[in-house]
Amino acid sequence: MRHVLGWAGIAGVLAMGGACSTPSAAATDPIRIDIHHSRFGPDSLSVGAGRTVRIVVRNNDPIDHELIVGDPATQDRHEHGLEAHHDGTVSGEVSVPAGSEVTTTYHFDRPGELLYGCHLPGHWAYGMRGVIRVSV
Ligand SMILES: [Cu+2]
Repeated sequence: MRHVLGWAGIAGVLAMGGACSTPSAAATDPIRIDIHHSRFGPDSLSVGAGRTVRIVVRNNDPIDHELIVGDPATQDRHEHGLEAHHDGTVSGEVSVPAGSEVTTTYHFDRPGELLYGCHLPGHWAYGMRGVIRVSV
């Protein structure tokens, strides 16, 4: 009898796994950003607050770029700072070498507006930036 209950328990866990798989698959859908001619495409994105999202950046240019996600203060710090290389240890901050594809993960904790951009010399001013609307 104990054996039968054991199998019922396993079946219950399997059923739960099946029921949970659809929403979690949607939650991990990555955002894809392409870089071409020193521009991000798309240059605006929408994300739901509370989501942790993988961001896959593809650099189609023959020159290096970077992706920095954050508020205006973060963008300002990078625009005027000396950090040239982002190895991915900081969430939402990655160097994207020429011809490469890089992934970073970012948690959008609250509604509002964030920016993404590249701060290699002249790139932000040229227009290498975008807006992320974080909805409720
Ligand atoms: Cu750039």
